[in-house]
Amino acid sequence: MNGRNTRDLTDRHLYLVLTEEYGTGRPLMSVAEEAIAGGVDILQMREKSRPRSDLLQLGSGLAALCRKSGVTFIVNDDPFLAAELDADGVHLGQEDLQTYSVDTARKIIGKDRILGLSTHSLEQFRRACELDADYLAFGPIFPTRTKDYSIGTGDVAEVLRIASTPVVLIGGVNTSNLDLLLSEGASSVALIRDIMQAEDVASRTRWYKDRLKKGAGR
Ligand code: 3NM
Repeated sequence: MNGRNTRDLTDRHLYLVLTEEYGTGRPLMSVAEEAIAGGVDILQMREKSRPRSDLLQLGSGLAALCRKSGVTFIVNDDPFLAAELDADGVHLGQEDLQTYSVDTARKIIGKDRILGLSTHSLEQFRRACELDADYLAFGPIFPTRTKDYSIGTGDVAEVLRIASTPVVLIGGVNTSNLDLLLSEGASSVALIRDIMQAEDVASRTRWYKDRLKKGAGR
């Protein structure tokens, strides 16, 4: 891991994937500020249909905010944009691998930035363990808006057992099902809606942080 504000990803982490489409119409910068006030560890900019000029503008603002606050800033899909924004890392989906292999993305961002990769089945996760990724996301565990399927919790314990990198569980995580993930051994989760749509983003964020800190044995 690099020596900037990327922290040790092996800790219990709360990862917010900022996606304006799934929020309540509030600007991403204010949601980000509130999530930071609530103690979020990692913010990802995930805006799939905006022009690059918008992403550069929004991304510079988010990058500066995260840097000032000691929060890790990840850019979705585009390793060139991640490098240009001097983000802490890039997150690749399985479909992004058609454009950039993990090794190509690694060359673009350099060895000091974080590279995260989505996986959607135990088989895919197993293969991803061989790749040069710093963390692997596994999901969608529960039903969510971005995918038309969910994989459930059945493979979570095995994924955590075989993982050679930190694992972030994603997809439909909410305040009612977090404990189920913690009881399977999860330490980090990523969310969009349950934080972005909260009336009070800072207190919802704080709720997740406290619960993650306490872990399964609360
Ligand atoms: N990736 P919510 S699920 C962006 O499984 C994303 O790889 C997923 O949003 C995956 O917390 C997902 O609102 C959406 O369900 C997560």
